Amino acid sequence: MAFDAEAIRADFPILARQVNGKPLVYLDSAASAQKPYAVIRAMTHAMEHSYANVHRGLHTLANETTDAYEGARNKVAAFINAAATEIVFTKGATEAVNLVAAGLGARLQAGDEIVISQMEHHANIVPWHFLREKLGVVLKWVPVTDDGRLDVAAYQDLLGPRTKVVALSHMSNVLGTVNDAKALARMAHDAGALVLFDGCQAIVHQPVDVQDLGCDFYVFSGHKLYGPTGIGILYGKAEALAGLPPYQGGGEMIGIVSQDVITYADPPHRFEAGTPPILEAIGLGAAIDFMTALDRTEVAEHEHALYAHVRERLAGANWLRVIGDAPGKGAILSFTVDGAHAHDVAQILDRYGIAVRAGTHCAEPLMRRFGVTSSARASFALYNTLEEADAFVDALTKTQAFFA
Ligand code: C6P
Repeated sequence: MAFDAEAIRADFPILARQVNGKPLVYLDSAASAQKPYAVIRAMTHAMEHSYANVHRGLHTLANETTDAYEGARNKVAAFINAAATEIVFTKGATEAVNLVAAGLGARLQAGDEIVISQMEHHANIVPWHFLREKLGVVLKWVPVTDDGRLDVAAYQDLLGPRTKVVALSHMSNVLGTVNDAKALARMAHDAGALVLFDGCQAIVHQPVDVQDLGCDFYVFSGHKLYGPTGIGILYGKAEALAGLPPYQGGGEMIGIVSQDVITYADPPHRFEAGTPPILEAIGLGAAIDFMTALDRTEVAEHEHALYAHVRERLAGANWLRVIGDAPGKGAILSFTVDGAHAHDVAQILDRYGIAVRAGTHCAEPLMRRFGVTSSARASFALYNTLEEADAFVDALTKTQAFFA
C-alpha cells in the first residue's frame, strides 16, 4: 500500500497555515523538519504534569522525569540498535562531532591524518580543522565525482598507517548522495582508523543499524527527525566512548570531587555535564515513536516518488543545473537557475508560499568543488504531496521567467 501523505499531514498543525496568501509548501525539511502533535504534546504534557530536574531528586516528579529522560535514551538506543549506555545526549549533531574531535584530539599528534570528504557539512569539517590548527594533524579530503558520489577508489588510496580518524557523512545535505557507510567503515578499520558517521540526513530517510554499519561513532540531530531543536545524539561504541575524556565539566558527570582529586562518571553520563535537555529528550523520544510506527520503506518510496516526479517535469529545463545525481540518492534537489542568484530564487518562491533553502548549506568546500557560490535546495519529507511537488515546479518555472 502506498504511503498516505495526506493523512499524515493532519499530524502536523503548522502545515495548515498560509504564507503570502498561499498554502504553505514546506520544502526545507533538510534544514529542520516540522513537528507532529505527538512531539508537541509529549513536551507539553511533561511540562504540565511531570517535570523536575533529572538524576538529582528523591521526590516523585524528579523520579518520573528521570524515568522519561532515560526512557528516551532507551528509545534512541533501540532505534539505531545500540545499548543505552552508548547513547549520549548532546545539544545537536554539531556538539556531538565537537565532543568526539576534542576527545580524540587528546591522543593525536602532529602528522596524524584525519580523512574527511568534500561533501561534508561544516559541522564535520570545522572541529577537525581545530585539531589541524592546534596539533598539526593533516586533513585528507576524499574527492567527490561530477555526479556527486564519493570517489571510493581515491578514499582507499588516502587511507594509510597515519590515518587515525575517518569522519564522513552518511547522506549529503546538499547532494542527497547516500554513501555505502558499511563498506567505508570496513575500509577505515582495515587501516586501523576510528570511524565517525554524520547521520543528520540519513537517519531521517532510512533505518540505521549502527552495529551493522560497524562504525565507532554516529551523530545526528533531533530537529531534522521531526523532533525538537536543542537535542542531538552521539552514539559511541562502548569501547570508543570509554576511551574519550570528558568534554565539559560540571554537575552529574563526576564520580567524586574533592579539593585535590576528581574522578569521572562512566559513559554516557561522563559526557552530559549540567542539567541536560530534558524536555527535548522527551520530545525526541516521541518523534522516534512516531517514526517507528510508520512503514519506513513506504515513506522512503513516497519521498523518492516526489523527487522523481519533480526531476521528470524539469527534465527539459535548459535553464536549470542540478547538483548531485548519484544513483540511489535521497529526495534532495540542489540546483541553480541560469542568470539568477539562489537567494533571489528562494525569495521569489516564497511569494508562492514555497519554502526552500538557498546559500552554501554550510558546505563551502562542496560549493567550490562544483564551481558555484550558492545553490537553492528543495528537500522532500514524508508530509509533502504530489500537488506540492507540482506547485514547486510551476512556481520555479514562473520564477525562472524573471531572469530569462
Ligand atoms: N544541516 C541544512 O540545512 P545541527 O545544526 O547540529 O543540528 O546539524 C548540523 C548538520 C550536520 N551534518 C549534516 C549532514 C547536516 O545537514 C547538518 C545540518 C542543515 O542542511 C542546517 S545547515
